Amino acid sequence: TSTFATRATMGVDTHPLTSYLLRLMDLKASNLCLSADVSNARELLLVADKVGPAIVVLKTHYDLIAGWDFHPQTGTGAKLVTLARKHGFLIFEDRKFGDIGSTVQQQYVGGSARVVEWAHITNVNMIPGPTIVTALAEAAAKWKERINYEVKTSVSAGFSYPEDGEGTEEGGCVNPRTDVNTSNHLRDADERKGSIVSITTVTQSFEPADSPRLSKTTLRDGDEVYLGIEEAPTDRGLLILAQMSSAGNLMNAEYTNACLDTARKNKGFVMGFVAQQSLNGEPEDNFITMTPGCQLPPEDEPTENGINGDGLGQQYKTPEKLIVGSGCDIIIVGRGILKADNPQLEAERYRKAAWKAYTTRMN
Ligand code: UP6
Repeated sequence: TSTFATRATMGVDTHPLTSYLLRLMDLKASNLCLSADVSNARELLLVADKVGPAIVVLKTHYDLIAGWDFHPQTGTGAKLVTLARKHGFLIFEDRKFGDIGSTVQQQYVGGSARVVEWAHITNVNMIPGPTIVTALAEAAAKWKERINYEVKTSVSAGFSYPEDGEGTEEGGCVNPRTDVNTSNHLRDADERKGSIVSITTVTQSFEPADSPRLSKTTLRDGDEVYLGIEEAPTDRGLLILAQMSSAGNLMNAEYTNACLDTARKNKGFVMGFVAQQSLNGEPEDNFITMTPGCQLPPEDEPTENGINGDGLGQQYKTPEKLIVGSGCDIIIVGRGILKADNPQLEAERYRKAAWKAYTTRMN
C-alpha cells in the first residue's frame, strides 16, 4: 500500500482526475467526501462553502434537491463548480446510472441536469453490463473534446483587460460554459468590445500536507481562491458501484469481480469504485475506493453502539474499520455530518479521524 502522494504519480495508466484527486488529498490532508443530501439548493451551496476546506469530494443527488437551478451558466451546478475551484474539491453526482448505453448517454449529457457539465465524477450500477461504461466513456470523451475546443477558441480570441497593463494570467483549464465568473468575463469583454479576458487561475505549486489550509488571496476579479490548488483537468471520471452498504443487497462476490474486470478494461474513464473494501489486487491496479455507510460515535459517548444503522437498511462502520481494516481510501459521510449542530466542525472531526486512520494504515 503506497501513500496517496505516490499513487498520484503512479504509471501512465492512472486516470488524470485520479491523480488530481490524490494530490488534493495529500495537499489538504483529507480523505473525506461529504454526501450533501440536504433538502434545497440554498442549503446545498451553503454547506458546500462551509465544509469545502475539509473535503476533497462533494457528493450530490441532484434529484433530491428542491429548487435545483438548471441554468448552465448561473445554475446550481455552475455555482458548485465555482465553489469546487475555490476550495479544491471534486463534484461527484451519485446518479447510479443503470440503463442501456443509448439511454444513459442521453441522461448523462442531456435532459435538464446535463450532469456531465458540472460533475467531475458520476457512477453506474453494472446490472446492464459493460456497455454502460463504454457508452458513458464515449459521451464523456465527446464532451471533453467540445469543451477543450471552446476554451481554446475563447482564449485565443485574444481578449485582454484594456485598463491595466498587468497582462493576463496564464494557464489552467477553465470551462466557460459552466463557470459563472469566466462566462461573465467573456460577456463583459464582449460588450466592451475589448479585448480580453483572462481567467483566474491558480498557481501550480503544492503546499506540504501539514499546512493544509493554504493561503487565501483575492484576485483582481474579486474571486477568492486558495493559492496552491491547481485547476482540475477537464476530464470526466466514473466510479463503478461494486458493493453496497445496505443490508441484504444483491451484490455478491461474482458481481463485484465482474465490476473489477470492467474497470480494468476501461482505465481511461473508470477511476475506481464505490465499495466496502479496496478491490485493488494486481500490482498495476490504482483504483480509488470511496465508501459510504460511515459514521463516528458521538464525541461524548465514544462507543460504537447507536451507529449501527438508520432503521432503513443503511449499515454504518467507523472510518478506522473502513480505512485501516478494509483498505478504503475516501469515506463518504452524509447524515453523520449534516445532522450535527455544527456541520462545519463535525466535518473537521471526520476529516481528522479519516486522515488519522490513513496515517495508521501507512505505518
Ligand atoms: N450510498 C450508500 N450506500 C451505498 C451507495 N451509496 O449509502 O452502497 C449513498 C446514499 C447516500 C450516502 O445514497 O447519499 O451514500 C450515505 O448517506 P448517509 O451517510 O447519510 O447514510
